[in-house]
Amino acid sequence: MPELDASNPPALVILTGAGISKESGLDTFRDADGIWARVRIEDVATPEAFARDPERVHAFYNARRRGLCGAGIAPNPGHRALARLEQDWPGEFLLVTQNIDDLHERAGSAKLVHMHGELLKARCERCDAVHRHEGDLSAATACPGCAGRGGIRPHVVWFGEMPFEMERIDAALRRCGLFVSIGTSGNVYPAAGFVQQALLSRAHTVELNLEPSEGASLFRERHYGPASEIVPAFVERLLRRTR
Ligand code: BV8
Repeated sequence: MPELDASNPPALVILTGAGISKESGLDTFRDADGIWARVRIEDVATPEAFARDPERVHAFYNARRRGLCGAGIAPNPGHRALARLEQDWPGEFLLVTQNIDDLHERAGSAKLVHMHGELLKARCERCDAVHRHEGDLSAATACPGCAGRGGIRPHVVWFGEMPFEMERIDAALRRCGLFVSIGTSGNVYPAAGFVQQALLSRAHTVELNLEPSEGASLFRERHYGPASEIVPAFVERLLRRTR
C-alpha cells in the first residue's frame, strides 16, 4: 500500500459480498455449495419470475429470511472489524454491500448502503411503501401502508432491476483514494465494475477474498483467506498507519 498521509487520509470505499457472511453461517451464491447451485436465478431472482410464480419467489426468500433470523446467525470478526474501521477511520468512509442480510448493521456499521436491498424489508408495489418484515411473505400479505393485498414483494434488487443508491455510490467512487473489495466473486454488475471506477479515480485497490475473484488482476493489493481472519488483520494494519 502506498504511503498514507495521516493528516489527509484518503476517502475509503468498501464493497462486500456474500463471502463476508459465509463464516456467520449464510450461504454464498457461486461457491460449489452456493445458492445458485440449488436454484436457478431465472426461477427466483428476476421480476419475470415473480410475475410468473410469486409464491415460488416468496418461498425462496421466506426460507432465507427464516435462516437469517434463526439461532446462531451472528456477525463474525470480519463484520466487526469493518464496524471498527468506520468508527476509527479519520477520513470519509462508505461501506457498500451486495448482501441483503443485516449482519453489518448488527456489527455496528452505519455508513452503509445495501445496493441489492434488504431481506428483512418488504415493499408494496401498489404504494411503494417499504417496511421492516421479519416473518414470511405471501401474495396474501397486506401492506401496512395502503392495506392492499397482492402487491407485497421482498425489498431486494433482482437481475434486470436497477440497484439502489447508485448516484451516492458513484459519487463516493469518484472521490475515493482507497477501494477495498471483500468476499465477492466479481461476477455481478454494476458492483463488479466499481474497481474500474476506483482506478479511474487513481485509488489504491485492495481485494480481500478466499480466492482470486473474476477481477483479481485489477487490484494492486490482494490478500486471500477467510474473511474472519484477513479482514481484522487488514483493518489493524490500516488503522496503525493513521496513528
Ligand atoms: C442491472 C438478489 C441494469 C438479491 C442479486 C441482462 C439483463 C439485465 C441485466 C443484465 C443482463 N446481463 C447481465 C446483466 C447485468 C446483471 C449481471 O451482472 N448479471 C451477471 C450474472 C452477469 N446485473 C443486474 O441485472 C443488476 N442490474 O444491471 O440493472 C439496469 C439499467 C437500467 C435500468 C434498469 C436496470 C442487478 C444485480 C443484482 C441482482 N441481484 N441478488 C438476493 O437474492 O440476494 S445478485 C447476487 O449476486 C447477490 O445479490 C450477490 O450479492 C451478488 C454477487 O454475488 P457475491 O456476493 O459476489 O457472491 P458469490 O457467491 O458470487 O461470491 C462469493 C465470494 O466469496 C467468492 O469469491 C468466494 O471465494 C468468497 N468467499 C467464500 N467464503 C469466504 C469468501 N471470502 C472470504 N471469506 C470466506 N469465508
